[in-house]
Amino acid sequence: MEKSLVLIKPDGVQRGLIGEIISRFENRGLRLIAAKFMLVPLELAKAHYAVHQGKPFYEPLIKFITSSPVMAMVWTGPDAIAAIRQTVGKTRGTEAAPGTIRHDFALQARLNLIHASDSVENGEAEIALWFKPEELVEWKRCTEDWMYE
Ligand code: 3AN
Repeated sequence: MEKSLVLIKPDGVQRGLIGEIISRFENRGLRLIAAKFMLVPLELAKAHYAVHQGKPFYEPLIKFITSSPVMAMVWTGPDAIAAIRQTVGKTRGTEAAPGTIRHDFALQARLNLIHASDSVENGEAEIALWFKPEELVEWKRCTEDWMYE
């Protein structure tokens, strides 16, 4: 099954939205397989956002993601990448569909609460960056037999 790295970024943590965001993924039927609450080391932030290096928003983005704790998680499920991106919504809150996390709780691009992997390949690479293999927990939710075919 697909896996996605999900980060509740400093704005989501500071605004007390950890529970709300986790609930949305739980309600969707996805399975949490790893989680840690942490301050992001500068080197990890740079590696995670390497693709954005050189863009005008890169430096403020690095400053933002290292400024205050994040909740780093791995979620899995059938079509988890698409399902999670759909629940998260488009980058800018004003462009995200109603009912998505970013629509419901954000307005702009940088302070958009959450990161979610955008492809299976990037998901694997990001998970390897943020978690050791032994930190991924193998288990199954009892609801899955009634949700996954
Ligand atoms: P997404 O998180 O929707 O996949 P990306 O990967 O394009 O968006 O951007 C990564 C992060 O960079 C965003 N989550 C946001 O915090 C920040 N960001 C993206 N575009 C902008 C922008 N135009 N201005 C400020 N910050 C931005």
